[in-house]
Order: sequence, then structure tokens, then C-alpha cells
Amino acid sequence: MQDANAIDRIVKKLSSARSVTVLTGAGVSAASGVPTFRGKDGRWKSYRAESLATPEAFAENPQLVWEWYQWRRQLIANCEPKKAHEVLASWSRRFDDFTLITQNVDGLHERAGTGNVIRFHGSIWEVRCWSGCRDAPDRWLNEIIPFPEVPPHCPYCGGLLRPGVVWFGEGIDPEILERSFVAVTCDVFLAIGTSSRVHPAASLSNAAKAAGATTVEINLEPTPVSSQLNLSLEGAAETILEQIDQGLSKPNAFGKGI
Ligand code: BV8
Ligand code: ZN
Repeated sequence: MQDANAIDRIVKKLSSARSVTVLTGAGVSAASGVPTFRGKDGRWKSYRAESLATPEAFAENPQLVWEWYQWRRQLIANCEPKKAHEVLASWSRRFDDFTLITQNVDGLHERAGTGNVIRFHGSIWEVRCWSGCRDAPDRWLNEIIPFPEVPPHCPYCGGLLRPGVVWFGEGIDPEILERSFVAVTCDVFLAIGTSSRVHPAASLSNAAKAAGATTVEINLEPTPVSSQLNLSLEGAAETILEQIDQGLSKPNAFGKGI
């Protein structure tokens, strides 16, 4: 059992919270079988994920980058939302003002029925025209598995398609950025299953703290923000979230304040 006192303190805070914002990373989907970015499974063939998730890598070798995304799409299509996704989906119905900002592109939070999901880094299930042709929408859903051709081509101009995700060196959609930094003004902010190394997503936790939120981290290992937040719990998201949720379901949940 995770530090029962810490769980009690979080339950107490959440029991009286009106607004809750959650930031998730790859660790929340690990139990579903989706590889994390920086763990031992963060490689594909001999490549590090970070070396492929860039516009330069795509410009140099669109075939290779699409083979990686095709492999991930096929893998994710066989993954299911698990306990961590389910608890967070139920919290999106429990709290009056709930926002879930995810760095994950796998779509598992949406498949779990979570309300008000902000996809900070886009979606692996969307595509965009690489040349940004005039006739194509900015992005659109394309769940075809496998693509009949790799790399796939834009149906509007015949040029290359690209995955609808944000690559390293690309800016976050300004509207997404705005909504996310508004959402950090909340009663409780939880950073769950993220190494908190990728910016600007990683700066949301401290922005929440500066805005007066009670800040909580749940992660398998310490991260650069662990010592800066009000509480940092080391453990599996699926286990800790279930313990907190059980605490919330007890009548008149209470505990010491954080
Ligand atoms: C930008 C989409 C500017 C693609 C992704 C130096 C310092 C600071 C910043 C930078 C810097 N140099 C460069 C930068 C900027 C760069 C950056 O932050 N680089 C890092 C690596 C240093 N950021 C960018 O480029 C961003 N854009 O800055 O733009 C700009 C502005 C205007 C105009 C132009 C440019 C864009 C970054 C977006 C990159 N795209 N994904 C795709 O998925 O294919 S990021 C990628 O990392 C994923 O989205 C992933 O979600 C994200 C973060 O990683 P995590 O989710 O945290 O995953 P990770 O594996 O790292 O950690 C998982 C954690 O879970 C681990 O700690 C593990 O212990 C834990 N865990 C595992 N299992 C469990 C668990 N925890 C709990 N329970 C479990 N069961
Ligand atoms: Zn096009």
C-alpha cells in the first residue's frame, strides 16, 4: 500500500476540490502495453523515439518515420484503456471543473470516455498534409491500419501526409497552449506518469503551483519536478489512482490537509 498518509492527504484535498487538472504522460498508458518514450522500451529497431519524432527526420526519410508511426498505430490499436484511464475518466464526471491535459498521442483517454481532454502533442490517429496544401483541412482523422502505401499521400494534393502530432522543435498549437495554462489555475493539479522532461508540458506543474494549486506527482521514479511539488508519490499510476479513488468513494472522506 502506498504511503497511506499521503493518499489520505490527497483524498482530503480532492474531496473539497471544485476544479481539478491532470497532466498525463506515457506512464499512464504503460499498463495498456503502449511503450513509453524514455524507458527501456523507448526504442524502435535501433532508433530512439526522440530522433524520429522531428520534422528533420521526416524530411530526410519519410518512409522510415512512417514505418515507426505505422508500427505504433498497429500496436496501440490492440491496446485497451486500463485502470488509470478508467479512474481519470470517472473523475472527469465527478468534479465540476475537470481538465485532462495529455502528452500522449494514443487516444486512450478519449476511448476511456474522459471528458475535456486537451491533446497537448496531438494525435497519432490524425494526419496532416506535409505541404499544408490549400484544399486540405489543418488535420483530419485517419484510422486506416495498415496504410495501403507508406508513406501515405495527401488526397487533396498528392503530396506527403504526416502524422498529426507535435514533433520536437515544433510549437504547441497556441489555442491548446492557452487552454492548458488557463487550466493550471485549479484547486488540485496532478502530474501522472510523466518524466517531466519535455517542455513546455513539463512547466505546467510549476505553473499550477505558482497559481496556488495543490500539486501532486504520481510517477514510478523521481523527476525534475518531484522536489518542487506539494506531494510526490513514487508508484504505479494504476495502483495509486485506484487507492485515491477508493478513498474518495468512502463516506465523508477526510484526512489531514496537505
Ligand atoms: C517546443 C509527440 C518551441 C510525438 C512528443 C532544452 C531544455 C528544455 C526544452 C528543450 C531543450 N531542448 C529542446 C527543447 C524543447 C523540446 C524538449 O522539451 N526537449 C526535451 C527532450 C529536452 N520541446 C519541444 O521541442 C516542444 N516544442 O519547445 O517548441 C517552439 C515554439 C514556437 C515555435 C517553434 C518551436 C515540442 C515537444 C513535443 C514532442 N512530441 N510527442 C509522438 O508521440 O510521436 S513528446 C513525447 O514525450 C511524448 O508525447 C511523451 O508523452 C512526451 C513526454 O514524455 P513522457 O510522457 O513523460 O514519457 P517518458 O517515457 O519520458 O516518461 C514516462 C514516465 O512514466 C517515466 O518517468 C516512467 O518512470 C513513468 N512510468 C512508467 N510506467 C508507469 C510510470 N509512472 C506511473 N505508473 C506507471 N505504470
Ligand atoms: Zn495536400
